[in-house]
Amino acid sequence: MANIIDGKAVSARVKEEIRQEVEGLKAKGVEIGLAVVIVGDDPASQVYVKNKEKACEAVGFNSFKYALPAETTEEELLALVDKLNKDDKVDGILVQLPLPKHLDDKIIINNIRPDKDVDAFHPVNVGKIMIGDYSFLPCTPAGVMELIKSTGTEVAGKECVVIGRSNIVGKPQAMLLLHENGTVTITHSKTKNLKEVCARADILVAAVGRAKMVTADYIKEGAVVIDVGMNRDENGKLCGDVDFEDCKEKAGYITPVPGGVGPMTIAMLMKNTLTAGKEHHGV
Ligand code: BQF
Repeated sequence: MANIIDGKAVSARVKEEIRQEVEGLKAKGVEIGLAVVIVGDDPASQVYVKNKEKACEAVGFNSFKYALPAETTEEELLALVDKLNKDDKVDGILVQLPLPKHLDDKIIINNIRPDKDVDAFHPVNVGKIMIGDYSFLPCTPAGVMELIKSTGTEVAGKECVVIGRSNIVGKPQAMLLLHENGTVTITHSKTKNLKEVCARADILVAAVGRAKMVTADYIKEGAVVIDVGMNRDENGKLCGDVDFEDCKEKAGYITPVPGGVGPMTIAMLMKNTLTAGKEHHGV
């Protein structure tokens, strides 16, 4: 039986450290605020936004939620972003994705002030990640790195395979592993012999969005297996990209879904908001 990586526990430790720092800042009169914007009524997005608000409360941030109707126009959303860009009580701005189809997330993200872009999706922040000059860590990939670190596994020199090449997870994940001197392979739908490539990995990060796609034959004995997937299985139950039951004996370490990467994503968002707040208030 592999060691199960407890993302909830690791995220609780990160949030506790943040909470203590926030307490110290409050004593000096510094308050930190995160604005969370949600457009429309996608039920999954509503859960994610609630998780973010709860985390803000736990660490002692002010959170400002803006729930806009699905019919919101680009002009209206940009006007809100502009207002938040200028609001001194707002240190971080997060626009929950995906947006309704008539809105272009690229246009919206490009208009968030980079120093308030706590998701690190603005091209300026993406560029900094590429160079290795981080202001903000991309939340999910950064959470994955923390989980790998929590196992005591050294990334340097290891075969790291990332399944998926999205701008939100796969690509920045590969960069973070590379910065830690991993030997990194990014795989995707056109990859030949995917199973064999994955089975070489000492560290495997699955971020494809296909329920239970990664079975035991994709993994090397003793590998660290990190599951970024958030899917529904045939019974409507939340599950990852990794077939946990099939892989749990063979992996050295494995993350569950839920309770693995998800809570770390939220903790890293809090970390970025703290970074933004300190920068913003000159501390
Ligand atoms: C857990 C997300 C896909 C697309 C857009 C805790 C979250 C999820 C799971 C959460 C996610 C996924 C978020 C758990 C935020 C992670 O206990 O396992 C927290 O809230 N997430 C998001 O904001 O947008 C997404 C996944």
